Amino acid sequence: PFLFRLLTNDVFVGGKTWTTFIDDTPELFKLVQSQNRAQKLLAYLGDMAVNGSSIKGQNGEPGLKEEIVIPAFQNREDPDGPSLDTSQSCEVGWRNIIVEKGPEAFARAVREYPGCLIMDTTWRDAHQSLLATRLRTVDIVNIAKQTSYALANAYSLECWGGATFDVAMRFLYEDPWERLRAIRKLVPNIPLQALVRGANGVGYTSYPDNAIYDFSKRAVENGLDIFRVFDSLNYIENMKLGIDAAKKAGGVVEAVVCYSGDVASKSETKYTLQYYLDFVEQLVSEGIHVLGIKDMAGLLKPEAAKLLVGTLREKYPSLPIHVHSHDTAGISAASMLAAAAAGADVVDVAIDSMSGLTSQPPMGAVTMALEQTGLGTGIRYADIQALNLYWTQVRVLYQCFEANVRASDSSVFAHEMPGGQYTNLMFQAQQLGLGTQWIEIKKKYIEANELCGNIIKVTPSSKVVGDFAQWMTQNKLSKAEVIERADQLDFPSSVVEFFQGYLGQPVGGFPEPLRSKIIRDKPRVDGRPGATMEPLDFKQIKAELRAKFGKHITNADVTSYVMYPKVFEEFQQFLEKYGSLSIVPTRYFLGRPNVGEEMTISIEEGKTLIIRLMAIGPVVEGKAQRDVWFEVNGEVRAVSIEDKS
Ligand code: 3PY
Ligand code: ZN
Repeated sequence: PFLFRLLTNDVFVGGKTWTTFIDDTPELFKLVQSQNRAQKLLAYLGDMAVNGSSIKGQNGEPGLKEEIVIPAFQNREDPDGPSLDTSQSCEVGWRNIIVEKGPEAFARAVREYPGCLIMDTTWRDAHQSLLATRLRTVDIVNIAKQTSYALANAYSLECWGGATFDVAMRFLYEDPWERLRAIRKLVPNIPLQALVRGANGVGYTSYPDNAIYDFSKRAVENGLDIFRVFDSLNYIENMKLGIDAAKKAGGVVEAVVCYSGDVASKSETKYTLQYYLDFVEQLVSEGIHVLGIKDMAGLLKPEAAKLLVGTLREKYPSLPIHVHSHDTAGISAASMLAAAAAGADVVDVAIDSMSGLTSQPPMGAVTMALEQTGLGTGIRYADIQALNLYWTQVRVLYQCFEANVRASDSSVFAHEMPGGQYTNLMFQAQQLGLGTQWIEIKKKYIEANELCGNIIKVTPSSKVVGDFAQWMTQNKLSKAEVIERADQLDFPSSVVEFFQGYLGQPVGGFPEPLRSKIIRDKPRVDGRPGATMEPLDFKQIKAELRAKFGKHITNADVTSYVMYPKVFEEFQQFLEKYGSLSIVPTRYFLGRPNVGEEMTISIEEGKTLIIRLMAIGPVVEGKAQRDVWFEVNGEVRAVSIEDKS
């Protein structure tokens, strides 16, 4: 009937151009679009039915087959009364100060707050550290309005940047910009925060300067408030660029010193208190709004937190200090309490069921403990419990991405692997099936770091050390052997590039003669890598992308392409085939449907499809193909699917 309507439509038959046709009959065009979307969705579901999930890193099925229950939130006025009405988002929160008075006023207000604020990392670092960054937009969006109430007094929600940008496109086939916009719409009151790798943007390498300015500008346009800017080597020249880009974009600049070693240890010779004070002084002279202390591996013990935060507090009485850690060793809640007592304004936590181990310390424990010390966070116990009910279910849903880190590990004080990398490398070691592999990798990671000159280790420099360690393990090389045979060995490319200077300059410089032996006659960069790169022509890139993929390509898409050209192209090909699936429920996106199963899926606002998988046909004669039959809102439809088995 649809095709019939299309053919007998007056305008079409009248021979007008296609564009006039669209303009004159918007309803019909919308219908075409949504029929297309439905057909593309069936292609995806059909493929799932025949071949199962092909999402990389997935191990088994999602753990929850039923719909996630949205908990009720306590009534503000009357705790025993009807539950909180969350049909509209909350409008009270710290973001209003940013919007009305700007970043400086926001920083002052944060500093004046009598308690200690929290940043919730659940939507970024927590799942990056525990679930291979695989959390999907739909599972954030479904709890976003409720969160706008529960965490109304939070300093920020970390929801973007870090590995999320890459993984969204590469493995989840989602647009990271769409995610940011969706969250912004539903959470107008709480500042949204991203982790950005300074001159590396959200990528793993250096980019021309204008790529970083462009990225920062687009981020603010799409709803971002706070940039946590770091450099993976604490290289000040890279930091200056990231800080300037965030500032010019109009964002709150939270510049970060990455924490390494042990500031409170008598045997620390490199990352000493003096080292941190000097580096922070350089950051402060760049005119930052907030100082971040980023303990990406979870090395900051309570006494060290007290010393570092206390000293900085005294030196910079009006500078807000925000502390970030990971719980790999099991000490981070204590460290956050010590940091708060020493004068930190904000500490990072994750909702209980997404906390601990390689993630952040638990929101419930930290906020309740802070409450008792007189440094209240303004977050209610009952709200944390309700939020946690939701995330407990989500955690089960995503069990197919669990890395199976089961216990604390204080060996992190020696190997210093960042939280996200720890889970990754451990998972890979487990996949190889050798019980000793993981112990070996940790040992080699320590040696690889020493070979690099005991560097700051966080993406992308941590990847260099990780690649180096895996390569040493595979090739059964000791540190001494690497030094001895450095001029003949075939090093991993990330290691060679690090020694060439493509990430920037490490603290204390490169070890010689190892550097020269590794890079041989390859070029070396001795300043800021981006400074010598040709600026990009965004207009031209956009035109090329439009020619290739169509008119829908936006400026934000250009930015995605600049950071990840190949990943972006593959993502566009996925969209052409299956459409945008970011709001398809996760149990259908990752799980194989059963014959007879009925799925309720909304493909756009106000458009819900009831889809039932009716049958999977036999392999078609002579072809590796099957017909899959669905019932969609009562109508029978078939899709032809390649059988990959
Ligand atoms: C990232 O850059 O992805 C990080 O999480 C660093 O801690
Ligand atoms: Zn982190």
